[in-house]
Formats: sequence, structure tokens, C-alpha cells
Amino acid sequence: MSNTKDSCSFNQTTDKDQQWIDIETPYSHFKMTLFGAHITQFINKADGKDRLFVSKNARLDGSKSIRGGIPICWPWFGDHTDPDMPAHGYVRTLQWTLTKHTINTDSSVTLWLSPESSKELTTAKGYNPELAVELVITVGEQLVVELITTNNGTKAQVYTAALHSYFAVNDIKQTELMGLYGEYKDKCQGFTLHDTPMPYTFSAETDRVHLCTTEKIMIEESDADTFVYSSGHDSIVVWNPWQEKSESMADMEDTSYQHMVCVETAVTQGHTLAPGESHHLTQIIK
Ligand code: TA6
Repeated sequence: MSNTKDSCSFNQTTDKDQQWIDIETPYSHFKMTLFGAHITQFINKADGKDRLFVSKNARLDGSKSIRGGIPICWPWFGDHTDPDMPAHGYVRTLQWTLTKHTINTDSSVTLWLSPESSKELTTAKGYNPELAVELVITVGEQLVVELITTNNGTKAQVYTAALHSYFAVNDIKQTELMGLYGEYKDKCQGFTLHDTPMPYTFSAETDRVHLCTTEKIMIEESDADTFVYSSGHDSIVVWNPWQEKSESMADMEDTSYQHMVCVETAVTQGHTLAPGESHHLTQIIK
């Protein structure tokens, strides 16, 4: 299916059983697959730079979550207390449905997606029938990714989540993050608390849950800086696996850690939803 209006184009295609959506606006190129509602590309035409990293070894056959882009971690972030449950929740490996799309008068395109009609949803490990999730994406001069969680049950529900975005960098050893502050839990040191370093640079495996609700983070690069705006979050997760872990990951090339950093808009401390309440977790990429 494709349509074009106001110099925007929207195309849906199927390739090796994967359903892909390609969008072009006057400002950007965008690509995603309905598998996991996984965004894999956002190119800013102003500088031609893809803001997102996708591993050259990423599995694109639906066998596991794509290594790179923006995995949707929901309705839990990280490892579940039950070792039988998949890390980062169960929706990033489900087929989602595009329920609606609009080409807007400002030459942006908005998509609404849900996993509700996925035949694997109700049998997914950890499935919670009381919680519903919708992803609303607007592609234009910036990329707006909004994860909306609704409690359809009759009792309070607690959830965690992350927009687990992999950003492309030229050389992680030259990359600096600006905008983080306060304490973080360091997964590499038993989740002990540490102060955010200034300058924020990278020289080893980095896996940190920053307990700050900063709204703006800059990924400072020699060519084009990337800006990450967050709302609805209680933390920001920063991850780079570095060399040893990259070598152990089949879907990462040994040295590709040098060209990525995850800056994740997240709810890691738990958000409580009253019956009927919705919560929006939003990341904007420029
Ligand atoms: O967000 C950081 C993190 O939780 C790391 O600990 C690492 O596990 C990463 O996510 C990737 O997880 P995945 O399950 O996609 O391999």
C-alpha cells in the first residue's frame, strides 16, 4: 500500500515475511518493520546522517529482536524476576498492526500501531491482559516516538518500559553525552550508585540507569550532533557493550560497539497506573 501527498510518501512492503514501512518527508527518511514495531532508520535530510545504528549482523528474520534501531521494551525493562521470562518484555518480538496512518498538512506522517491483533500476544510469556500498549510515531523534521500504556483492569498495575534507542556515532571514544546529572545505578558494578561523570565520555563497557528526568541530551559528535528529548520517564539508560561483550553477541560485529551508544528514555523504577489510567513515555530525536 502506498500513498503520496504534500511531498510525503508512505509505502508498505513485504520482504522475507517482514512487513516494512518506508516514509519519506521533505525533511527525513524513515523505515520500520511491524515485527516488534521496530524503527530501524531515521535520516535527517539536512545532513544525510542516519541517527540510528543497526548492527550489520542484526537478525531481520523475526527470530529475535533486531539489534539496533529502537526496540520497544514493555511491560518490563531489563531482566524479569522470573528467569523464564524474556528480557525487556514480550512485545519487541511480536507482530504489531498498523491501525492508522495520516499524512499531515505540515508534511509529517503519523502512525498508530498496536500488538493487540497479534496471534502470539495472549500466549506470550508474561502476558498481562490488564495492560494495553499503543505506539504513536510522527515522522517529520524530527522523530517523535510515543509509547502509551493503559490499565484496562480493575486494580492498580505497575509497569516499566524503555524506548531502547541505539544511536549511531562515528567513534565512541570521541563521543560525549551532555545533559545527564545526579546519580546512576551501575549494572557493571552490581547496580551500586555513582555520580554522573563530567565530561561524559566512554572508555569501557557502560551500562547505567541514570535516576534523572533530564529532558534533553546531546550526543556530541564531530559532524552532526544528535539531540534526544524525553518525557514521561523516570530514568535514562546509557549502554555500550564495548569489545568483549560485542564479541560474545552473534548479532553484533566485534568492533561495532565503536559506532553506537544506547540512550534510552525509560521507566525503570516502576510507574503505577490506576484502573483506566494511561501513561505516555516519549522520545523525540533530532
Ligand atoms: O539497556 C541496557 C541493557 O539492559 C543491557 O544490560 C543489555 O542487556 C542491553 O539492554 C541489551 O539487551 P538485549 O536483551 O537486547 O540484548
